[in-house]
Amino acid sequence: MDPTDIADVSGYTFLVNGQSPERNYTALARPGERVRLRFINAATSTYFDVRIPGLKMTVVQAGGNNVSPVQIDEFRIAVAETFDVIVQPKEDRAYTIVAESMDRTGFARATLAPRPGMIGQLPAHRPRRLVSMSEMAMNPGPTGNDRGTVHPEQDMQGHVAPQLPMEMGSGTGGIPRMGDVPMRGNSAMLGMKQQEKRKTKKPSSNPGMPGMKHGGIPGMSGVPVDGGAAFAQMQSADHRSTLGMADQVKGNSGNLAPSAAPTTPVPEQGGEDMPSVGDMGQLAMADPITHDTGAPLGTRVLSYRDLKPLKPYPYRRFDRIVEIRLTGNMQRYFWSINGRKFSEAEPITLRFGERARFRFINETMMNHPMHIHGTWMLPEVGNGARNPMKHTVNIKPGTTLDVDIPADAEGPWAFHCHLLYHMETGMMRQVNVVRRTASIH
Ligand SMILES: [Cu+2]
Repeated sequence: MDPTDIADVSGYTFLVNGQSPERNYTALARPGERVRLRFINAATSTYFDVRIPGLKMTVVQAGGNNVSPVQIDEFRIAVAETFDVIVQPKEDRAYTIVAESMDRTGFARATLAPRPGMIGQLPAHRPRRLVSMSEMAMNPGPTGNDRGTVHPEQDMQGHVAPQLPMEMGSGTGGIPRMGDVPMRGNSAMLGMKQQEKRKTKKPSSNPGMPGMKHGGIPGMSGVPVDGGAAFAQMQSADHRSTLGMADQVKGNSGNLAPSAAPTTPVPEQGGEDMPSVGDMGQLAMADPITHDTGAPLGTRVLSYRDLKPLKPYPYRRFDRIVEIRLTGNMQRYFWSINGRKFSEAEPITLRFGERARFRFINETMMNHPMHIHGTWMLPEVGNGARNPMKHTVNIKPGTTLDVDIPADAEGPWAFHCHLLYHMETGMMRQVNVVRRTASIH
């Protein structure tokens, strides 16, 4: 893997509600009106960093669950995640909703404006971050008793219930663990979809290539564009043939990172909510749930720690730990769980009523939005009884994150990475929640 392996596929045109950036999907809102925006990352394999310059967003729902309102400046949204935010435009002008793909090969955009046809400014695009050495290093994860059930497909429930160094640090539950290494995050949009084009090659292995071109992507020139100029560019873009546009986009892919690109790590976001990693004297560990989006210092970037459900799932301690190693190889392009692809793996069996703790150990340098059907996922973010309730939890590169699974629904359920090419190549399991232990062997 190389430092530019941030996304699986490049060359997309990113859409909001079916509209390309040039077509600029627009929602109408009067000044002073409170508007609820529901962001759904419907992309196949793209994370987005979302912001609305000039507006604060108040997150009120995540994954379909209401949360205590939390005001933020931007958020990263993983594939399959959803967030509802409330915004209140104050001025009689157009606001741009911009969602840059995590690998910075493009962006989706929409407009919030009092009248149709208005176009807001596009902010300068953010540089592409490179995957760091620590992220590329294999994450060994916990060892010994801390590993949990190593062969969940074979072990009976209750077979392994390791003692945990609980509440190390300051009641933050045990988020950062031995072996955690830095990462980066994930992201979505108002019904964003992608027009897919499988890459024939890995994305540019030449970071920060000079001579970026921006003719085909209005406003993505690295400098703010005023409404008039953007409109003019859009007009000319519209007159290009479809094929021309596609070529233009293709030509730009992998090329958008300015030459000043990120060789130095940018400080992690999170402000006062930064984890107690430093307290534990393990400075090399990254917080598995904050995102470095390249935002200026002082920007409030959403993390899972901010998502406190209004009606939390009843809290109790987990019964056992199930080790879920996320494994794979970018060059050979195969993805698996615990080293086995779906077609070669047995189902993971949970007993109805038990509380399993999936210990996700991401051995790869890619983000994986892990998704389960039928039950909730409660990521251990240190909020105790108010840990988030999610159906999709992002696992950052080279990090370890505990996620509790209340097995409260019988059935065979699908459990998989929501990057669809990862799922297709094998990063998937069947999870059986059963009532009779006799059937488990
Ligand atoms: Cu994946």
